Amino acid sequence: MSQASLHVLQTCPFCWKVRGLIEHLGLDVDEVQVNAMRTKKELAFTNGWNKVPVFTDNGGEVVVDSTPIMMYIDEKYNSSGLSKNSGDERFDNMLAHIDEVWKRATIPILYGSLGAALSTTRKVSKLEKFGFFSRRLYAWAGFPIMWGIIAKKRVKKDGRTPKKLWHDLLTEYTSSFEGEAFFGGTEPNLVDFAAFGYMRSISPFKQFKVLEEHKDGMTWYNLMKQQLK
Ligand SMILES: N[C@@H](CCC(=O)N[C@@H](CS)C(=O)NCC(=O)O)C(=O)O
Repeated sequence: MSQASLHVLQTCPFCWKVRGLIEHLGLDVDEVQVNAMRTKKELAFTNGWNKVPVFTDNGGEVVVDSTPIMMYIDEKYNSSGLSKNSGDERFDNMLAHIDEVWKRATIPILYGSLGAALSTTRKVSKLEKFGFFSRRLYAWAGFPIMWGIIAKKRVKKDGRTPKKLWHDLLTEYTSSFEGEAFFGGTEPNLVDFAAFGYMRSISPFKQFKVLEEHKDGMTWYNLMKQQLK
């Protein structure tokens, strides 16, 4: 048996999904921070996947892709307690929806305006592991790419402001609780942890205050925070 590990980039939303689950279950997992400019090299053991998160369990089994990793961890260390409803239409559809739509909402809020893009890029350059020169290069060259090319295209395609987009997502999500505190009912399930991960990945950045203006969303978010050990 060896020590279980999770290879991450500090600001990657997919890594936050898995992190929340690990914290909730109180598992002993080493976090390995990958150098953002050397993912290919440092993740060579993934046979071409080359993306974070990557989970290696205590038997040396390597699992990739955040949602399959969450399912794997829940099954192996938690008797599938958070995914009992996997296979039900309501569970599967919401999980697929979160993975498709919430994922696309992170870039517009973080990089959708010039000011946001500048502060996000600076913060990312501080939080991630880079080499001496690539950190400086990223802080200055990253933002015109993220803001000017990627985020602009996404905001235009969606048609809503990043704030409206997030508030719509949170309203839609919390309205699906059928009067309970979580999507999972009185207790959260794996779908809640997936959604929580995407939202929590915004929390180190100052734009999080835009999400804090959504009352029901924050009620759920704060209850989710209490689920962590
Ligand atoms: N579907 C994957 C997406 C993972 C992903 O795109 N991770 C990004 C970081 S946020 C990455 O590792 N990018 C490095 C690369 O593509 O070289 C998941 O859910 O885990």
